[in-house]
Amino acid sequence: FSPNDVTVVFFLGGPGSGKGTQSANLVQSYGFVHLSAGDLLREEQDRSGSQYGEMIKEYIREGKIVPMEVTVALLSNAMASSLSTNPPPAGTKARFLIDGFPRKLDQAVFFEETVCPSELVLFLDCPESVMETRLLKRGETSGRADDNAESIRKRFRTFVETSMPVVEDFRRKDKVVTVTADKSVEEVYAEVRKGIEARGI
Ligand code: UP5
Ligand code: MG
Repeated sequence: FSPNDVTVVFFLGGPGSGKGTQSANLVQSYGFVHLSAGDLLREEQDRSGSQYGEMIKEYIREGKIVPMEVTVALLSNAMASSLSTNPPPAGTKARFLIDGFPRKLDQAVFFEETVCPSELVLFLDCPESVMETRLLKRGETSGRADDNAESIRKRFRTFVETSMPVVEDFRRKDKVVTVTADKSVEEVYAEVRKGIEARGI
């Protein structure tokens, strides 16, 4: 597909900041197609016959970032398949909300050069203590291999050391809308809406 056919919004924020939760709202009201890089990786991990299954499992448990070739291929395949099964009305662009990606500077550059430049970056800003409480609670029932105290600590470290520089880089390009995420789901969503509408998305 051509970059001219799509609008891409990156949705970033620390582990447990609420990206998945807020994405559901955005799909409802703004007709985004939601693609979570983490969900795509977990699906690939569980797909029988995947040559990457074991590698992905190890990276996720350790809170490390899976080599970008794998993630970018999953994302761009998911975009292409969405465009073919659900093409946007003539004269309009398909809108993709890409959740949890890019998490490393080289991924951002590679995706924007080979797939499509982003229009906007939504960033959920949340204190670690709040994210930790949410993730430990979710871990009681989520079955996610990385919702335990040790993996959460590693995910936080990767986020601060590797993923925040991506946010800072987009900020320098004036692409970032920051929303404070330490509030109720409804309050955060109201701020998210304001932010994207101010940018005309
Ligand atoms: N919750 C949400 N909002 C709330 C609010 N306002 N008030 C109270 N509670 C709130 O929310 C987390 C929990 O908090 C839920 O229980 C929710 O009800 C509650 P959620 O919306 O799931 O937050 P989210 O930001 O989506 O958290 P998630 O755990 O999914 O974030 P991560 O970024 O850690 O996970 P992801 O799936 O994106 O990535 C997992 C791993 O995959 C990474 O660590 C990495 O190893 C790998 N990965 C890559 O290698 N490359 C990639 O590009 C992407 C992922
Ligand atoms: Mg998520």
